[in-house]
Amino acid sequence: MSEKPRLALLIVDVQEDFCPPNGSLPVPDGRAIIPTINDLLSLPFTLKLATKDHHPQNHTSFASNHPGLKPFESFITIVNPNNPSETYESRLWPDHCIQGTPGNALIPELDLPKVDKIVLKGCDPRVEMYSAFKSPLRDPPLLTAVSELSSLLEDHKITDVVVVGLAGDYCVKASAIDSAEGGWKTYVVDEATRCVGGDVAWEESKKEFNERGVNVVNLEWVKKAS
Ligand code: VGL
Ligand code: ZN
Repeated sequence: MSEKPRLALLIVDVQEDFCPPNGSLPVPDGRAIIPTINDLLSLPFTLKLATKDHHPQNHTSFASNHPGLKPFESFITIVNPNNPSETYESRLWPDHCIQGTPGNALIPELDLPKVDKIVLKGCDPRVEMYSAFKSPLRDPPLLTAVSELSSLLEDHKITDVVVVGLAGDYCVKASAIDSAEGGWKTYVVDEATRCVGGDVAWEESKKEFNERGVNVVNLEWVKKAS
């Protein structure tokens, strides 16, 4: 017998630094998703979570910490501190979402009192962490770059995760793929995300979702499902 689904809403990184007009890494049209996210927040999800990219000033993803390298165009090799043979390539960014700065704040137009809990990510200065679950390091996983997200979803017996926020081609994508891989039925709401790379990047991301078991839906679909 199939149990009744228990849905979580995961609002990824809807922070000042990712939004025009004042963000340091503004996602084009980023603020446009807020009304849809507030509509979603009024639906009866079992659990409503928001994540924050929460970097220390010395975070390795900032080009400013790598003299001579430039944001957007430069990449670095990130090494697993617990296993130097495990590495991954990662893009460099302008300084963003630094702990204690205005750019780190969630957008105040969001209906934040409806959010049950805020999950912090990207706190370990040594590694990039797009996914709200964990850094890509596996062998062994770096525990300072594993969030409490999996435990929260497990504790609340969540079966389905609806992902929205910024940016569709980075943290939303990585979080949704990890969610599907973790065994949750996973949905991304088309009109509730925007990409650093604009519409072209969104089309590419949707192909990847299709391959990785993530469903792309719209707000009307979520209203019926919740
Ligand atoms: C993100 C780039 C750098 C995101 C975070 O939230 O998508 N993108 N850090
Ligand atoms: Zn970041």
